[in-house]
Amino acid sequence: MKLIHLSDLHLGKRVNEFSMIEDQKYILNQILGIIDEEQPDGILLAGDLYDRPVPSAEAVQLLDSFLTRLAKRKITVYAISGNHDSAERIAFGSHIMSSSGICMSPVYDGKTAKYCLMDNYGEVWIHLLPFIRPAVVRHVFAGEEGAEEIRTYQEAVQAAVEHMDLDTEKRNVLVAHQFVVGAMSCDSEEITVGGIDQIEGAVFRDFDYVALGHIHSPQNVGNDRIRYCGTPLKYSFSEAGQQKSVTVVELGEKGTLEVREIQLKHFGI
Ligand SMILES: [Mn+2]
Repeated sequence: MKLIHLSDLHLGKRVNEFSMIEDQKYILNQILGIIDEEQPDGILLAGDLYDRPVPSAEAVQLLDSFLTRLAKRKITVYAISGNHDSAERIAFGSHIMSSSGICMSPVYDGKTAKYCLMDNYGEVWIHLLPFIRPAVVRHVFAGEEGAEEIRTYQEAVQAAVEHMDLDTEKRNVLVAHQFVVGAMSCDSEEITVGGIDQIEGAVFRDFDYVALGHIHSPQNVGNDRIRYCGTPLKYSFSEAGQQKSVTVVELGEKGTLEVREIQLKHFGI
């Protein structure tokens, strides 16, 4: 089972008042070239599709064209909303779009959307957890024992994972957008000062691969099962020396995983 892991497109981003839309078009074309070469079974898009909750018209058009080109190739996309996105706007049309192979996370309501893929080794379940905040999770589970005590991101993600319908005999992939302890951040993520948004990687122990978004430098967290693929473009000066890439994940039989990076070339750099 081959999956391509992308995140943090931040479509519509402006850096020092300059639009990055042309760079974003260029890099998405390059990513489509990689997808054509690799022929993955699915694309994981781990949040921050847009740079703002109300994206510009040109950003919406660019995402629409990228998703349409993937749908035409019959490659299924599994996308979630990040902290920069509006969960409601990303969820718009998700039921009808999933029938065309574009699976966008619904607004979090206590259930996590999951999709099944099959290969020679059996089922692979893709779970879509949009970016969640403690207040939302506390509200969703109000009335359940312990729900009132959900105060931290750690407790929120823990509760969300505990409520997932997981068969650990099967292979499970989680797409999420949170800050896992130990990850190295740069200057463009808008993370919370003081680290209160951090969660322990141990919450993800039952997953065979966790495709993360939020942190903009590509990196494994602890081991190669928990990974940030990073942004496709450099979005702050602190990223000037970074090599941006696309992550390719191959799941063999349960317990086996191969992860590699394909470097992206930047225009004008
Ligand atoms: Mn981001």
